[in-house]
Amino acid sequence: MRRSLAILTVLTSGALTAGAVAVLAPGANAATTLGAAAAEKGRYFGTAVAAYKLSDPVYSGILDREFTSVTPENEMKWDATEPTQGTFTFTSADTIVNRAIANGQKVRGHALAWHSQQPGWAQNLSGTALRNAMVNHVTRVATHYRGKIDSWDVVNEAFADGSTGARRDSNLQRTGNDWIEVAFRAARAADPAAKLCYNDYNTDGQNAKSNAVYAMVSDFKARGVPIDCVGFQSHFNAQSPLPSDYQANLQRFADLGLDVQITELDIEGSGTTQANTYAAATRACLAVTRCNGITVWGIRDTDSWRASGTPLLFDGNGNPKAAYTAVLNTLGGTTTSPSPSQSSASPSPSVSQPPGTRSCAATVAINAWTGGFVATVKVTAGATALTGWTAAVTLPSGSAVTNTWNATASGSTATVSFTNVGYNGPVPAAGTTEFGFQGTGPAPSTTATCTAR
Ligand code: G2I
Repeated sequence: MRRSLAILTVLTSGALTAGAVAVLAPGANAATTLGAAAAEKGRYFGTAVAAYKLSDPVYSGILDREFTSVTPENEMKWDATEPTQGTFTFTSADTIVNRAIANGQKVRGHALAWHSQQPGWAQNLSGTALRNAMVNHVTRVATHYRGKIDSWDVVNEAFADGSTGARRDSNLQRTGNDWIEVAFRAARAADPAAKLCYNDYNTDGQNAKSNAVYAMVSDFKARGVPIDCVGFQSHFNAQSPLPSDYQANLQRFADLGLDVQITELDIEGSGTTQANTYAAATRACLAVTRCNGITVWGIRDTDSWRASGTPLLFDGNGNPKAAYTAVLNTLGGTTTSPSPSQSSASPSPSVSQPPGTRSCAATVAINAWTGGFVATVKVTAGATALTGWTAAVTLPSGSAVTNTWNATASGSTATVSFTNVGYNGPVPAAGTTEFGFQGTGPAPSTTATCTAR
């Protein structure tokens, strides 16, 4: 009796395990956002954020939909946080940090000690006065954000470009070669839970500069200087292409016993070439176990520090580019969900039709506030695969669509028709795809009329 009970238990748990594996099978219910897809790979997908753009609903809509980590683009820099010596201003950075935490997003702190973007008073200091000011700055800022930061860029861009492998000459470097480790020790004391990173550019492949960083990090590990991660900015363009040994370079740093992170990714270009390069960079991180995540340096091309190079994943209107789809697919996500039977809210087609006739249904989820709303529309194919679809939504009077993603809108008031874009027209039988739009005024109802092609 005891034995048969034991066998029964084993069989039961075996059956449960098999069930769990089936639910998690690749593609069964693939993630449809960068953040969710990266999370399934145990990683974050982040972006640089500018506080003054958060009131733009297109910007914040994409931010909250797609990203699981944020880096303040400028708000934590020395000139922003200590414009007058000893007087700290955290308002803009706090806005970003508190909003991120409320949304369950990680925060990368950027940057505690850097030769650039110093306030005028620090630029004019040297020697012991500057060293003390630097330590005080690191301590005060890291203390202010203690417990809220996943990873800090403690020191940024401290090595020279070119073949010398030397430290960059700067007022901080002239306070003594130990300024970097002093900054790391101060950061650890102020926030013991944050990962402490060294962050730089032109260190993405193996070269004289990355070799010099590698030597410094090896030395820090050997001497117990607190360092947990190395950030690779990864600003790529024709002059500075994705290096062929990118993955190998990330791996050699990881092999020192640290995490590595892609911290400021952007890739100038367009179309398939850009998409392929983004996919390759993403693959490199996925191939390195200790690559924690990827941060892109802005959301839309127009948000970029080098906007003319259109280096980001969303166009100026907030529509995902080919590069977006390439990154999402490389992370194992998809712009369509092939198996809606796994999905909790898959509506049945609104009209029953004979087999072989295309049909679809559309349901609308609304996130509304006073004066505006974001609608996420799920299109579900009937028993026959779609080649395209149009979902019509009727807006109340006083409402207008201001922005659309993953679909093309016809009109902006009254009844607005949303038609698939190129990549999400095909939907497998019983599969789903999502698009969204943003509007001003009162929100529409949650029903939509779907027309299949
Ligand atoms: O230069 C690209 C990045 C390289 N690695 C370190 C990052 O911190 C750096 O980011 C850029 C920001 O994207 C720019 O937005 O750093 C620049 C310099 O701090 C930022 O530019 C500054 C302008 O120089 C200021 O004039 C301007 O007031 O942006 C500020 C805010 O728009």
